Amino acid sequence: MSTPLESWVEESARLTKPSKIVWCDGSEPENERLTELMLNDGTYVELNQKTYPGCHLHRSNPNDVARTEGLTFICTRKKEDAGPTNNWMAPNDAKDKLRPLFDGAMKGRTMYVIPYIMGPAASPYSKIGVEITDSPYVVASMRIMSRMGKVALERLGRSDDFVPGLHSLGDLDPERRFIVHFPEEKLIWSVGSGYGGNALLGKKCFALRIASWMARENSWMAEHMLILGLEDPSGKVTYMAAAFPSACGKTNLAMMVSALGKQGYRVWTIGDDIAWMHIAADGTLRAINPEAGFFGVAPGTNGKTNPNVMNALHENTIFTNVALTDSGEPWWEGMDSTPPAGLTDWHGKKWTPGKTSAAHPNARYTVPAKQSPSISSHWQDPEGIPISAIIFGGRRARLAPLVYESRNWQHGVFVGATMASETTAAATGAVGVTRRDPMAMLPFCGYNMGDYFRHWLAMGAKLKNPPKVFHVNWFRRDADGKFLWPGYGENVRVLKWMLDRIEGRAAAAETPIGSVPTASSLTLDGLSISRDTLNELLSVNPADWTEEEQAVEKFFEKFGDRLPAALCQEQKALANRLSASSMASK
Ligand code: SAT
Ligand code: MN
Repeated sequence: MSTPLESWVEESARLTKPSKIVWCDGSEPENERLTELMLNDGTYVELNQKTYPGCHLHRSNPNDVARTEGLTFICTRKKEDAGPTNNWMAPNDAKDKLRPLFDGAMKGRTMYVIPYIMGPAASPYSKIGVEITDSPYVVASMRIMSRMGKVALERLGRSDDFVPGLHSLGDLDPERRFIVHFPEEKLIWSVGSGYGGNALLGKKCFALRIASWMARENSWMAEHMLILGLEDPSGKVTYMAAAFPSACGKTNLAMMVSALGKQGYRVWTIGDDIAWMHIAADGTLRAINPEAGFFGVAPGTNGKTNPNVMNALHENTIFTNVALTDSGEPWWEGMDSTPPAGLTDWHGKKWTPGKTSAAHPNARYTVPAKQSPSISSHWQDPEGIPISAIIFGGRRARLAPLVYESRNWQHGVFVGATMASETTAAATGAVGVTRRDPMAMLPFCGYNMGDYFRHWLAMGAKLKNPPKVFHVNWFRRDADGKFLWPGYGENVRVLKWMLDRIEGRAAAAETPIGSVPTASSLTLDGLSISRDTLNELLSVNPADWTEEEQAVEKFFEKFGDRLPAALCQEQKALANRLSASSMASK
């Protein structure tokens, strides 16, 4: 008798009609065969194998360079269950719409079956997915981003406990591009895109959209968060998880080389994008990183912003849509100050400095996590690591101070639910527009976000010692538009303040929005920053925040009666504290 997996593969093959089916085992010879094939058909461009051994460049179709949120759907039976922040289609309508696009889509192509584990192979919290795809680039990427092949098949056995994901490049026409999720049957269909989160189905589709649904059903959390460990001079490591929207510096923060290294503060990486968090028997919140690699934004990455990743990506790395130097090395804007002569741009054409960038703004590297010098020795601990702080943040030129601490878990959920950030090139659409992005999950929550907030509140009630919740903003600017804070390795000063708050050592000043550091409670030695700049960075302007609070009230209206009353209360309490503080200053 065939296994549930075999039946689904047969069914998918009947629909897509490939000329060949390959079951991926994740082995080295398999990777070599695929590399050879992609070099021959132009999917890969070979990079300089002396300086970048095992590294390749892939140029995607120019109309397929980022996640497409407008073409991404949550298909629940009831529309309200997808909620006001998701695109929705009825499950049967979605299938009727996509089936013809899959019909015969793999004619003359090879179908690859990729069994994979999200999470450490030995973790009870890990889950199995299987992606069917006709893209060898997706196979190679999934090999880096997950535990793929034999290890997953062995764990699965004859069980039906896996999330199936059917993917085809289709004809890459955005008119026929859809990324659809059926959370009620834990199924993913994606057609018409070969890029990133649209095509590597283990990442956003499974580990966030489907997993967030599973997590609510079973009282855990699937979050768009990096996980890092901050080591103090005694060698003790405190773990923190941070949610920022795509392309807002999660990877750089997770892999940071600490500016306080001499004083014994070091940062260790557990993950850079996704955290699965469970309540352990002792009532602590424990996190695993479901991924095995980093799919990071290349532009802006250099020896100063992320020396660890620069180090890591010299071998076994796939580069997508970066520029190419005449010595066959990858290049992107912000790698060094002046572009070298003789660059080829991401389209594969000779590049002349001027109007267009040489690398696409959402160009990426795909690199095994274990290659980072900053990787924690605990990054694959089956039980996960204990989380002591949750950090929310985004890009906000004005308004939000460098850091503030929420009053308690419920207030922390309010802070996360009301997060906003300026959009980036990680998704198609306008860049630099401020939008609400609760918990950085706006594009990734697989169900009604009102219910999601309720789930967050419920989780807090189950935790013995809920983590402290902070909000950061590295992106505040002065009146001339200049960044007030240097960021990158200096961000460790803010992490240290959080650690000192957790340990009850650091002072804070209460404001209507939460507690901000007193100037003297931040460790600033070795950093030249004026008192005025610091004051501006930490300032909370009640008039601006009153405007913000009113915008939040409007945003909350979207959720109708699905919005937990506790969040309404938090919004009213904030309004009261703001008006009390502006009265006091009059
Ligand atoms: O979704 S992707 O994996 O393409 C990148 C991102 O948005 O974080
Ligand atoms: Mn992300």
